[in-house]
Amino acid sequence: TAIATIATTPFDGQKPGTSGLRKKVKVFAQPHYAENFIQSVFDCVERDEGATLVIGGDGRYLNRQVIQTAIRMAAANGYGRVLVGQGGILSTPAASHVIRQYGASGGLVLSASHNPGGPDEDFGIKYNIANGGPAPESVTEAIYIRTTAIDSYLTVATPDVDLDTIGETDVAGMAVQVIDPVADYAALMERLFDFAAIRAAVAGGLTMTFDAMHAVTGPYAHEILERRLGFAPGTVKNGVPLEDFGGHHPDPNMVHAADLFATMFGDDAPDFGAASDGDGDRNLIVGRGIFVTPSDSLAMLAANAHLAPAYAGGLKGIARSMPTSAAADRVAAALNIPAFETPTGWKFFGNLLDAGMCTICGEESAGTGSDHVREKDGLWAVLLWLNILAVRGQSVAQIAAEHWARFGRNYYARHDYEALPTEAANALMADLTASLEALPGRAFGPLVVEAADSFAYTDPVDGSLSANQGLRVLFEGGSRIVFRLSGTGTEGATLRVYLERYEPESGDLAAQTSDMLADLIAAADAIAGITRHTGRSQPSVIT
Ligand code: VG1
Ligand code: CO
Repeated sequence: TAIATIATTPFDGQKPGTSGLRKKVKVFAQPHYAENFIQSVFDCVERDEGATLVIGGDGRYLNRQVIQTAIRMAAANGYGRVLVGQGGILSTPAASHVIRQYGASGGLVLSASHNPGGPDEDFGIKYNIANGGPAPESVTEAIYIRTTAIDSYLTVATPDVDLDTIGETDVAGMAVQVIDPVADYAALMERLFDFAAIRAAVAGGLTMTFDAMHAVTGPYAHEILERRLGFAPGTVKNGVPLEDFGGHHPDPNMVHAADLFATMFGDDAPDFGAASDGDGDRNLIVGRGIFVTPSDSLAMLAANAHLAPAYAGGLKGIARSMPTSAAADRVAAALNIPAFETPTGWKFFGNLLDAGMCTICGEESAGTGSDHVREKDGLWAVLLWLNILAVRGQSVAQIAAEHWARFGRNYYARHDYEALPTEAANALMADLTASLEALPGRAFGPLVVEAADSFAYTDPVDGSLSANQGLRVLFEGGSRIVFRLSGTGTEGATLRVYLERYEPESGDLAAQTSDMLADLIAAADAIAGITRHTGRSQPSVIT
């Protein structure tokens, strides 16, 4: 088959954000739009002639179409083999594992993660490198620069590949293998965790509910939770991936997983509740009558990880993103292992994991993972929780109470102001940046500012510097407010305000989070002029 060179012109704004390129479907569906980006990826990334490329996505609208496009372009660009999940499905952590397991040079993950899907909603493409992790900033920047100058892309005129049948086909001399998206990942989970102990706990009455939110984790959760661990059929809710996620946001939080919260705070709540997002890398953890914040979950998982076979030898270190609460740092100190603070986005953990400097990582945005892959991993977190529950034989509430009694409690919430006019959000951040220097020593209610800065990170492995990663206002006594603009939205700007207050072991460990954060919420508005700049008196979402 002849390779065709198709002339094209650049599109503005093909700049990957926190996690790949995300745009409205209407933007992605323009002729050449996806092609330009994919060719720019192929032009920039490290790969040998004949290399293997992994392709899969979260099943959202455009998934199959862009997979066919990417397969043809991979064949024209000299790849030797493509591994693609059956039905076009691969969760983000499963894609990371497949890249590593089969020695691929990288992978295309087609997802806009927790963003809604469907013809009027969002699509996305991210590229992961040979370690299985998101491309680092140096690579995404090179891809972006390439998109601004691209004038042609390569493809072949071949028929669509049958994505629904497992097996191998030839596309212009390149092998395309349609693989079971679940099998390798499920086998990895069985190696990490004590499935026998969890099965015994289930047989002994442990119950759970899992909301797959009509997104990618459905097939994984049915196989692992119901078939392999023995949870009752029906444990997995909304387990069939839909192109529009049933019209919902596949974002596991109190707003979008409201049904799960109602179940877990209701009369007949099971022992454990969980949910994942569009592409399966996030996790929401709810015990009977208790929500575990992702920051606390990271700390509790780290403190108990030795109870699971894969981590029985101890952890090398713990890494968290800067806006994530410091709860995990206290665990690291107790374990006498290093704690790392990185910018937002999983790509910043890759070097630390590759260098063996940390074992467990997490973000306040419901992302937790370990060195088993190079992405955050929703079901991994659920299974580690189940392993811990099975071994300790206690409830989530008991485990949380004992954790706080030992380490103190970091009360935490994130307030998101979504779809703001971009100019208003930028003005707020610019004014706040200019005022940082004068903040130390000033009082806001009972809170006195100790320090304020714009967070910059120097990667300890490769020395690369990432500046402007969020504005921090630190108060005396360990409370903190962080302000950032989201890098994953597709409509205007989203302001994220992260609020954290530390109560020591001797303090009030069983209060309502909103009460404990009231002074910080007032201070956030006084410091940043949120209402003045945005006209909003309330956040759109609290997580
Ligand atoms: C958000 C989260 C961040 C996460 C990113 C990708 O980014 O805050 O912690 O890594 O989404 O998650 P931002 O820039 O919008 O704050 V996923 O599950 O959407 O790939
Ligand atoms: Co995600």
